[in-house]
Amino acid sequence: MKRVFVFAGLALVGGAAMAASPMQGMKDQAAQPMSMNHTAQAMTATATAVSGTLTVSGCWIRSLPEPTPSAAYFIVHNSGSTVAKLASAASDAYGSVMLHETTTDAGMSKMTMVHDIAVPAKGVLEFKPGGYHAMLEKARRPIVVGTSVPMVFSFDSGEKVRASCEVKPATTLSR
Ligand SMILES: [Cu+2]
Repeated sequence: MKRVFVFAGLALVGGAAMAASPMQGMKDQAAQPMSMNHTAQAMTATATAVSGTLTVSGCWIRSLPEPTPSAAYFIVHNSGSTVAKLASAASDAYGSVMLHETTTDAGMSKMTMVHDIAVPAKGVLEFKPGGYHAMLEKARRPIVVGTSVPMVFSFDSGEKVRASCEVKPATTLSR
């Protein structure tokens, strides 16, 4: 319980910081003196940072022994009417989380770091072995098969989506 609570706090702080930046360009709001109303506005901005149109389902982690990186796979659902762009992923269980894409060129498999991965409007994007994945490194605690690891996915819009990812053995090929 405690870990989940701390994690939620971090997500809110990040959301507030992101939500604040678009307001800087709005002169009429910036000109307003500090007031009680300021607090109410900040809270509203934080609440909207949690997405109502984006969800992540079926998240699982192929756990490999350190120092070999593990990978997380999941499906991003976008019920909104505009394209969503996945900017980054994070987990308190790992010191490093990067979005990668595996591609095969002339029989050679390679991974490249990717940013702003588009999830089509009214569509889904699947992260799966051999394609997009979240590379997980520098585990901060033992990652035990059968347990779940929380992850947070951040979008260009400032929206955040949380998911619980089931830890599976190294031999697992798909969910
Ligand atoms: Cu990778």
